[in-house]
Amino acid sequence: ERILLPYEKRAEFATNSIAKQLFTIMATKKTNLCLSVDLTSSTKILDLLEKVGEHVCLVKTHIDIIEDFTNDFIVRLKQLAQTFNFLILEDRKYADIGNTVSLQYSKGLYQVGEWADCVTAHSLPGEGLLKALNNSNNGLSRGVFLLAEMSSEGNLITKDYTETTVKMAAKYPEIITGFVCQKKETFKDPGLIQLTPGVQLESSKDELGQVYNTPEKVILENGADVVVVGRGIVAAKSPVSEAIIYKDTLWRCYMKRVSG
Ligand code: 5FU
Repeated sequence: ERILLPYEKRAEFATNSIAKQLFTIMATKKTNLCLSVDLTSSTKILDLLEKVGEHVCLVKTHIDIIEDFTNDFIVRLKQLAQTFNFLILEDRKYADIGNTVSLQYSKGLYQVGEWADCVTAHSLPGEGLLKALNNSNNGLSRGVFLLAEMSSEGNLITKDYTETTVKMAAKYPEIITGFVCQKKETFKDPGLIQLTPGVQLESSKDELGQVYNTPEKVILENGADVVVVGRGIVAAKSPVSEAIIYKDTLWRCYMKRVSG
């Protein structure tokens, strides 16, 4: 069973180079925390990453919520990623025909393909979008987390949709890093990464349909490999000490899982 294997071992099964790197970073830095930096000021994001970069394996952005975006933000973000050895995931959730996704990924104001190690995408439009992302990497190592399930209440994803999504991903082993999903049964391949959002220590939901689970539940019962935390950290009184609490808690759950 994939969830019983340590990240070092999982790295050996990875067919996507970003998945391999991410497994290796987690094992080396002893953290499976992905910080979702859902802040609208680029200086606030950079200041926070300066202090928590050492505690995270992955930084998840929504680049289109930043109000003072400049190219210098990207330069500094990349520097921090290098200094602290984390990867960058742009949570763009592409969901259009392949040609449009190719343009959205490579062109426009953000040029996501230039700086994001990996991106998220919906399977809804069909595999054309995966072909597009696969062909737009310009020879760089790039990855895609495909959405197989969502954390939000009332989302329209069915069991059938999830299964078809996993089958679609199997046709693109070189570009698929893993799945955004909620359950360990969703996929079996030990070389792919389960990225699970909807985690908080304090609350069980927000006012707009987000549903939260605890670290214990998502890692030990539901099979999460990398855990996404946003407001649990960024909206805390002391984001840095909170990040350390999440990191330690998540890592303890992972250690418990792999030590059987
Ligand atoms: F695909 C998904 C999903 O199913 N649920 C999510 O919450 C993505 N997310 C993202 O994770 C969402 O867009 C936020 O950026 C983040 C969760 O933030 P929170 O503050 O921890 O609720």
